[in-house]
Amino acid sequence: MDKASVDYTLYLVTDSTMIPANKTFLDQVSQAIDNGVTLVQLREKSLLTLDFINRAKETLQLCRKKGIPLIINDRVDVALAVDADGVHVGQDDMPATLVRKLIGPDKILGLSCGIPLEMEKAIEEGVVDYVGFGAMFPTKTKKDIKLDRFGQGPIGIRRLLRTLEKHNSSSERKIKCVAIGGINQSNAAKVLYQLNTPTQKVDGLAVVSCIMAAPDAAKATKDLIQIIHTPAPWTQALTITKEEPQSLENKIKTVTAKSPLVHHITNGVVKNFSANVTLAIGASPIMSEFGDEYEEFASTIDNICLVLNIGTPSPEMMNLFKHALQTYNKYGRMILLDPVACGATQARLNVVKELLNYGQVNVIKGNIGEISGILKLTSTYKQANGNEEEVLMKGVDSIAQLNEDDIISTGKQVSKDFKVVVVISGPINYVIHQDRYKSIPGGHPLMGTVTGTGCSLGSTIGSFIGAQADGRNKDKFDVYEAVIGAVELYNKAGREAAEEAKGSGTFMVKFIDKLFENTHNI
Ligand code: 3NM
Ligand code: MG
Repeated sequence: MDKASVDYTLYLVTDSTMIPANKTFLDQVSQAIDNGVTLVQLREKSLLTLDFINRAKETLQLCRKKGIPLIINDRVDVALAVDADGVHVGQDDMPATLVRKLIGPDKILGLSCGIPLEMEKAIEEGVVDYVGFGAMFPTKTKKDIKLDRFGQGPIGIRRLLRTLEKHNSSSERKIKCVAIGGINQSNAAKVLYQLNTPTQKVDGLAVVSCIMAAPDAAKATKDLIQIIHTPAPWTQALTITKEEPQSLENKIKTVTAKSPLVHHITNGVVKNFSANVTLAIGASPIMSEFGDEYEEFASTIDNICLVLNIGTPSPEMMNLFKHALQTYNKYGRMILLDPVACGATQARLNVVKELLNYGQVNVIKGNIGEISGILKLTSTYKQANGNEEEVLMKGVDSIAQLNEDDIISTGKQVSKDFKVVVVISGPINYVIHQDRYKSIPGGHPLMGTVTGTGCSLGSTIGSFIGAQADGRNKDKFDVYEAVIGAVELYNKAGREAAEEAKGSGTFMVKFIDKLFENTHNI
């Protein structure tokens, strides 16, 4: 078997303790193999050696018929005895280097890695063909997962992926990877979308209970394969098509013509101001915290954007945020996240982590402290000695020293990690998408004297992207370009208002006027 051509797309890991009452182990495995799994791992923790051998032989026959590899968990002796295609070990099993010695160079060797240090060690040793990243989500299947790697979500797994990417981009000897732990039909699409970047992707998904415990293993497998190969509605809507940049004037005209609904879930301090800014530019604000109506908004309104502002988080608000994310994702609608003050406290950063693990947003808007905070989620990890290691960049504390290059590279990394357009507000504003960026002159210092001017930039961006997002999956558009339009308009109005203002009070009024003028008198 040619190791380089192994297809890791859908990896079945067995467990005979969870087979439904009216099925057998072989029923489940053969249905999975017949319906699309691309490799199988025999993972049996309580079988006697003879039973293990017999089961391995039976499973190997099924795999051979379909031409897919069989990997044996832990038991090097069994793998060699039945001439299986490889061995998978965990961190507490026989060390990978020793396994390699025993199985020789041609067999497949897989290793479970839960933290970046383990990934680094695997790279250094250079003996494994693939790694299993976990646990992606909470799982009942594996009972002994250490706390620091339990249910890490896409954000936790991305740290491992980035470590692997560094290796794979510079080495001839590429290591493949699969994600494992709690993966099922409801989250598979999100895992693939969120973890696949232009430069590194997960090669496949590994599942146990989702197939082994399924009442209909054939259907479970088919459904997974379909999910893997057909982008979900929200991933299509998130596809960004590069287009010829439109003029600011045309972007503004789209907003006033479409009058998008900008659904804010925001903090009490800025509700009134944000609603007025939204109205001034010709869009339509709704400040709803009534979850029951979100489905109706998202399913029926084509020009819509959710502006999710975490300003006043609480357990109740978290539930509402998640419900909104899920509903807007379900219909492929635009979402802007305003991670208010997430650079300031770990608690707020945890809120953002939970939300970004849960749903996919289109735009993240924040100041450099907030955007740096988000970068910390994917770039730092605890060393074995408990120290936080700063892998990629300076932490929030050293933001004062960030020069323009640092700011832009921070934004680029967050954009790539989270598949979003990033807006960094400040004296100069930056709109960043992957490797593209545009710096836009800021407004005026008076903007800092009126509460809500930061949050209402979110309302303005929401209006612009909601206006362009013309119906589910119909028109793809360049979110980056729409966001640039919003940021340009907002700051232009700020500068013009400052010229006529006497202080913060008149500034506020003039600012609303200038937003109105710039959108209605063109
Ligand atoms: N390894 P399910 S999680 C075997 O994190 C295994 O390394 C994990 O089972 C890891 O798909 C896991 O039923 C169990 O959640 C995955
Ligand atoms: Mg093991």
